[in-house]
Order: sequence, then structure tokens, then C-alpha cells
Amino acid sequence: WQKMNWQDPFLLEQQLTDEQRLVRDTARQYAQEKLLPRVQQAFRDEHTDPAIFREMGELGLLGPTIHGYGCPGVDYVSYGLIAREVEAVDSGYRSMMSVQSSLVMYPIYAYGTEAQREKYLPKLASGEFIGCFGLTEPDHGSDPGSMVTRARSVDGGYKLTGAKMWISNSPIADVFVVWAKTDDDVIRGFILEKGMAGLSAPKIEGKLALRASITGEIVMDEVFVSEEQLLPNVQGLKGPFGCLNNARYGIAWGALGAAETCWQSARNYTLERKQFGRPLAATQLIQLKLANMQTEISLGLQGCLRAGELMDNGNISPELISLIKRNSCGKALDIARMSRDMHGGNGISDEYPVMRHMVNLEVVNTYEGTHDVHGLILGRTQTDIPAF
Ligand code: TGC
Ligand code: FAD
Repeated sequence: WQKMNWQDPFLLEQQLTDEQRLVRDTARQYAQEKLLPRVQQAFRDEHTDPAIFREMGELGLLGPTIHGYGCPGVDYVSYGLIAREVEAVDSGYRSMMSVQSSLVMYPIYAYGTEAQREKYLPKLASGEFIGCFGLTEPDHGSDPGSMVTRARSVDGGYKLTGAKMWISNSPIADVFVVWAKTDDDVIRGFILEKGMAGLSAPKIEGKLALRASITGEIVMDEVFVSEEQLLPNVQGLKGPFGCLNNARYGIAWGALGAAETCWQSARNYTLERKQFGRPLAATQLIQLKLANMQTEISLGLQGCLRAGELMDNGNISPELISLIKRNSCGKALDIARMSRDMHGGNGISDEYPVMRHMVNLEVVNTYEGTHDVHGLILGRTQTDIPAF
């Protein structure tokens, strides 16, 4: 029998390949050395630093699973490990990265023409271009199939009219992947560019979470795009959902990275902090809470690793991605709330990372399909009854 490695009970480290460890170490070093020192101020000031895209691009962290076009072509387990390291610092930084990789680069790669790939992917991979993804509308969030944004056919292309809401990166974006209904009522994807007539992306002010990641609207007033800006190789909701599968998979890893930070912080704090003449960590209630955190995180990570292997060998189902996205986000949010409580009054201060993670995870639990919507997706697979 071996003594358990308390930080890694399933010995996940041993299950990784050398290349996966290398990618993970690169992401960890970047996140700890370059992102961690600026997150407190960025969150306070609600400041998004566009330089982060170029820094991530230099390290090959944008669109990492894509082969060619300036992307390294690593596997999906590596992609998950990157998300875990970046989100261990802040969900907002992971959000910036996953939108660029899974929601902008992926659809251009999977649904675009060769000319579109060559035009956009290398600059998105280097971070020279920043991308955003417009699916949600002010009146259509969980039910994007009811969207009202229109792409009306005109001579030589389309005119897009409508509004998208809660769009990560949009106020600083150069490239907009937008989903709209054409004259035949079919959902299609379009690539818009900053500066097009009739296109604007105002910032959403007053966000109490994810403050290091800028969020905005996309407002389209008869924006003309030529036929070349249509993503030709997909039609219907499976277009945006195909992108969401990848992003939700990354979020499942990422949310547990945030949870790990909250767990470690709770452990360190309660070992140091003394009340009633002994460390808080010497009390049964605190140890029980630490045990619960360790259990949920290690089981969750093992599930993510298995899902990553299934992604890599082409055997994943969207429903399994719903399962891990829902599980990781819900459990991470519980852990962050618990950790905040265990820090007492200090847990309210941004000198500790826990309350920032807690409010960020409220968003992560909501976007890319809410906790309950993923529950309904899982309910549908068991009953064959859509209960949305
Ligand atoms: P439904 O009838 O279920 O499906 C319509 C068509 O889509 C196909 N499909 C999928 N294809 C691939 N992957 C998936 N996961 C898919 N889910 C569905 C399906 O096969 C069907 O295809 P076809 O060919 O038969 O037409 O559609 P529904 O309208 O009943 O949908 C219900 C529901 C709840 C599952 C869905 O609407 C949903 O998932 N809602 C959640 C919305 C959501 O996730 N929005 C995300 C917006 S983007 C975002 O939040 C980015 S935040 C990023 C960040 O900052 O990190
Ligand atoms: P609603 O759909 O109105 O849901 C409200 C509540 O009702 C939830 O609790 C939900 O679970 C519940 N509910 C909904 N339907 C049902 C049902 N049938 N049965 C029972 N309960 C139900 N979108 C993008 O397209 N691109 C982005 O980059 C992006 N980034 C985001 C960044 C941030 C910071 C935030 C907050 C959101 C972002 N979103 C983005 C939008 C996000 O995906 C939506 O907020 C999410 O899908 C939920 O939609 P909604 O806000 O309209 O809530």
C-alpha cells in the first residue's frame, strides 16, 4: 500500500504523456508568472488587457488543437490541461482564451473555406486578431433556436440585422462569428469584421463577476457581408453547438482549476489561522469540508481526463460533455462558496482569491448552457422526452 498523494489521489499526473505534461507546464508557468500578478488589479478596475491574447498566442495556447495555420495541433487532453491552469488564476482569462480557440477559430477551421482559414486562423492563433462569438440574444439565451437576428439575401451577399447580448470579448474584437437566420429560416454562421458599416459592440457595464474579461453586445443594423463571409459547411443549430461542445469540454477542466485554487487556499488558511487555541484545520468540521473538496475535485478531474481521451479517439457524446460541464461548474461553485466561508472575514477581501473565484463561477455555471439546462439535456437522454 502507498500513502495517498493528497493533492492527486488518482495519480492523474502519471496518466499524462510527456507532451501533455510539457503543455501543462508551459501553461502553468505562464499563468502563475504573467497572469497571477495582474489579476487583482484587473478585477478591481474591470480591465481587460488585449496584450494577453498576444502572449497566449506566442506560447501556442490559442486554437491549440488545430493542425496547421500557425497552431500546434495538440490533443484535447492538453487543451483541458491548459484551461485548468489558466482558470486556476481566473475564469475571465480562461474565458478570453476559450472563446478565441473553441468558438472563433474552431468554426472557421471546421465550417469555413480554405480562403477563410488562411485569412483568419494565423492571426487569431498569434493573438494579433481577437475574436468573439455571437449566439445569445437579449430575449433568447437558453433557447438560441428562437433567435431573431436575420441575414437577408441581397445582391452579392447578405444584410445582417439584430442584436447579440452577453458576448465575451466583443468590444475589443476584430473578428465576429455571428449566427443568424437566413430567408429560409435556417441558422447560418457569418464572419464579420470590426469597422463594417452598421456594426457596433458596446461594452456591458456593471458586471460583478468575470471582471478581467470584457463583455459586450453586438449590434447589427443592416451590416452588409459578401457571400465569402458565410461559413458554408454547416447549417442549423448543430453549427454553434458543435463549437460549444469544445468550449464546454474546456470549461469542465477549467472550473476545477478554479476549485483547486479555492481548496488549496482553504487548506493553507485553516492550517495557519488559530481560534480557540488551535488551528482551524484541527477541527472536525473544517477537515470534513477539506475532504469533500478533495473528493469532488479529484473525481471530477478523473472524469475530465476520461472525456478528453474520448474526445481524442472520436468517441465522445455531447451529453457526456453536458455531464462534466454541469458537474464541474456546480461542484466548483459549491467549493468556492465553502472556501469563502472558511476564510471568515478575510474571505471577503481580494487579498485572497476565493471570493473572486466564487463570483466568477456564478457566470461559468450559467454560460455555455446553465446548470439546469444541462440537467435537462441529461434528462432527455434518459427519457427521450425533451422537457425544456
Ligand atoms: P435540439 O433539437 O436539441 O437540437 C437542434 C439541432 O442541433 C443539434 N445539436 C447538437 N449538435 C452538436 N452538438 C450538440 N451539443 C448539439 N445539441 C443539439 C441537434 O442534433 C439538432 O440537429 P438537427 O440536424 O437535427 O437539426 O435543439 P433545441 O432548440 O431543443 O435545444 C435545446 C438545448 C437546451 C439543448 C439547447 O438550446 C442548449 O444547449 N441551450 C443552451 C444555450 C447555450 O449553451 N448557449 C451558449 C452561448 S455561447 C456562450 O455562452 C459562450 S461563453 C464563453 C466564455 O466566455 O467562455
Ligand atoms: P435564461 O435562458 O433566461 O435562463 C434564466 C434561468 O431560467 C436559468 O436559471 C435557466 O436555467 C432557467 N431556464 C431556462 N430555460 C428553462 C427551462 N426550459 N426549464 C427550466 N429552467 C429553465 N453568449 C454568447 O453567445 N457568446 C458569449 O461569448 C457569451 N459570453 C457570456 C459572458 C458572460 C459574462 C455571461 C453572463 C454570459 C455570456 N453568454 C454568451 C450568454 C450565456 O450563454 C447565457 O447567459 C446563458 O446561455 C443563459 O441564457 P440567459 O442569460 O438568457 O438565461
